[in-house]
Amino acid sequence: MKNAAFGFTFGALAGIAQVAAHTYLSHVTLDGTRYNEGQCIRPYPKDRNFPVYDPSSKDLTCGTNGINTVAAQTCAVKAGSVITVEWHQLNDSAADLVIDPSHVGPCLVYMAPLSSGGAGDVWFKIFEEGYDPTTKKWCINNLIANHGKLDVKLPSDIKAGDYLLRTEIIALHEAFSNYATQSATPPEGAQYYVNCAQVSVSGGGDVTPQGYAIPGIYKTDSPGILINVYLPFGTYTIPGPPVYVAGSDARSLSSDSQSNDSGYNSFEEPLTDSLSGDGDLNETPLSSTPSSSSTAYALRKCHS
Ligand SMILES: [Cu+2]
Repeated sequence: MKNAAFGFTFGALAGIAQVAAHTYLSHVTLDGTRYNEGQCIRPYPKDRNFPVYDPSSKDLTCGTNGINTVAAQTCAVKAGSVITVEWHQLNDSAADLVIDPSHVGPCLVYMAPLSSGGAGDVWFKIFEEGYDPTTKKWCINNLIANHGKLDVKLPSDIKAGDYLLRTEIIALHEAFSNYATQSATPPEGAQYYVNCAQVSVSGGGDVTPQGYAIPGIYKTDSPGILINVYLPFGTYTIPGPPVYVAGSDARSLSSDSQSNDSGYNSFEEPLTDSLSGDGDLNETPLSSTPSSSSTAYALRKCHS
């Protein structure tokens, strides 16, 4: 018992020591060429690896003031290519954490025509990975195991042209609180780690997929946004619109993809729908703070 107690204390201290253990998009590899922040990734003016908390904020578009910065290049890539996006906490050294492992959650990638400036109903989702109940791994777990790298296939039939490529990690370690109604400092709620890159797509087809507004795609109480990951939650609902799949009807919301069934169309479903049918669980207030004696609570405190 004594060893167990010591182990817990050490873990708690380690968690507190890891302030600013967040993440940012550090590289993107397009058709074999690896680019860094500033080249075709729009630089953050400040707080580069800090999250956005408010899903109605303009910062949700490309990160804190990221929509107002410009990359030096709009980098070439072919439609249908598998690109690699790469996150890091501090830098791309072998020792880099990528992101604190407490930050479980999904990874998502969106695109919008560059000429839109990211404004309006212009964003379509091209990738999402949430939680795999078989492996019990979140996208973030897999990302850390893969040294921050994630492969994403661009749709093969989108119109050639310049696009914003928006990468996002949503960390859910404090997502048991609704950002809109909590008052903690720093705030609690889901954390959005967002960056944008500029890409010039060649080839492709003539499709302009159905677009959605960012901010606008998430609410503070959307399924997959307001969730206590420290309790059994059954199926995880990835937030946002459906993934655009090449060849599907670009103007239709309905598709065969599972993401459509669990994504955009379920915006208004009660959160309890995504939980298992256990009566006791559903009675537990989702905004309740876990006991300070729990390991989960110790792990989530990284923003002190
Ligand atoms: Cu963090």
